[in-house]
Amino acid sequence: MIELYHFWDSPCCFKVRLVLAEKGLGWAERYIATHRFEHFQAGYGDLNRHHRVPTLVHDGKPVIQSSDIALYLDDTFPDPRLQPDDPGARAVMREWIAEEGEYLFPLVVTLSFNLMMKLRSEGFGMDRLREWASRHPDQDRAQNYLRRVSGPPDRDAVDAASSRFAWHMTHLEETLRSGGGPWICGGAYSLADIAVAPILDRVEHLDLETLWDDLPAVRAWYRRMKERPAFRRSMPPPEYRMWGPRKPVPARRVDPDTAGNTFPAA
Ligand SMILES: N[C@@H](CCC(=O)N[C@@H](CS)C(=O)NCC(=O)O)C(=O)O
Repeated sequence: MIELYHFWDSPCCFKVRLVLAEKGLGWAERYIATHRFEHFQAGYGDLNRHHRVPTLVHDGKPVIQSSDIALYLDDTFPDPRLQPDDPGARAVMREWIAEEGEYLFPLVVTLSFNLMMKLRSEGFGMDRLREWASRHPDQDRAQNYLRRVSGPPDRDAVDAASSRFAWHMTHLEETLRSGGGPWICGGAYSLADIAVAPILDRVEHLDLETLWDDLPAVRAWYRRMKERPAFRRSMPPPEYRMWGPRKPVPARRVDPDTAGNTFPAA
């Protein structure tokens, strides 16, 4: 049995859902509403000592770290194979999996805190966020979170992260061109595509897709990704998308008890 502890609007969780969908694997949903700090509920730390999502539990055994989960799934359920056979192509795959984890994801966290998570203070209200945070067993992380969701967006940080993100996209363009496409590893659709595309999905919902406007190979690749049925099945459903530039906070304060785990639209 496959269980997935996940948050819908999380690029790391999207990556794992996409691997599962490409392989046609069923999974039991264990939804963790991270905005309500459910990743700190009793017992979850036994599965994931970092109290982060995603966590995959396969036949009772937890696997953590989204890219490691992706590799684990590909090794365990090799049909269809999502790693190329050619050693050069495998090196490119590993390079882009690392690029996502070490560079793209941290940039997206900065952008998301400024342009999305801060809207929670409007939608749910700071009092409710403080109340959730007070139950957080790791008060360093809770206070750091409250600091980051308070106050106006840090425009300098957004600009700096955007221009660094654009720099990484120029290298993705080069990789797609030099490998001949249509995928990051050339002809082989792989875990590299699966690692990077959910990041572009987030950046698109931050209304920053202009960051690859001048990069035709990246644009065409991302369009191809979005056409994949597995991608469409794995992406965050609209109601679970966090508030952001493309999904304004409702005019009336949201009651988190009735809103449940979703981010209702206006
Ligand atoms: N390297 C980890 C990163 C996991 C991670 O940071 N997950 C985010 C969601 S994308 C999370 O759990 N955030 C909640 C928190 O940090 O409190 C992975 O790839 O799985």
